[in-house]
Formats: sequence, C-alpha cells, structure tokens
Amino acid sequence: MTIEFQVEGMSCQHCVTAVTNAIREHDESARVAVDLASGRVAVDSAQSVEALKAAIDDAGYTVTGVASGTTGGATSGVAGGAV
Ligand SMILES: [Cu+2]
Repeated sequence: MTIEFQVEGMSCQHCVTAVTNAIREHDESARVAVDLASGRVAVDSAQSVEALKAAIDDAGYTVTGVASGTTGGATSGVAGGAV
C-alpha cells in the first residue's frame, strides 16, 4: 500500500535521508520517495500508517497530513484527515 505523508520541517537532502532512514528502520523493504519541494513523502509499505507516522515524528519532523491508498492517482478512502 502506498501512503503519502505531508511532512513539515524537511529543508535539505540531509532531512530527506533522515526521514528515509527512519522509515527503513521500521520497514527494511519500504520504498520511500521524498519530494523535498512539496514536503511529500510517499511510502510503499505494509506497515501501519500509525507506525510510519511515528517513525517520521521520531526523526524530528512533523506529519501534517496523510493520504493512503492513492495508487492510480484518485484519492479515495481516508484522505487528508488528522491521524
Ligand atoms: Cu536538512
């Protein structure tokens, strides 16, 4: 499942690496794609949204939004809500 997080506080490549590593610590096989400009972190993982959000939080960044199940582009199900 692909989960998209909106993350605040990432400002450079170091932050991208920190967030990526934090997620990988929870799920070695997770695929992580970070768009620094928009602050979006797309994670393809079997882990729960809560666990992934906690990993990002623990790395020192703030998750301001979550959208899951967005494969194919159309947002459906739980989107944009507070977690
Ligand atoms: Cu940085």
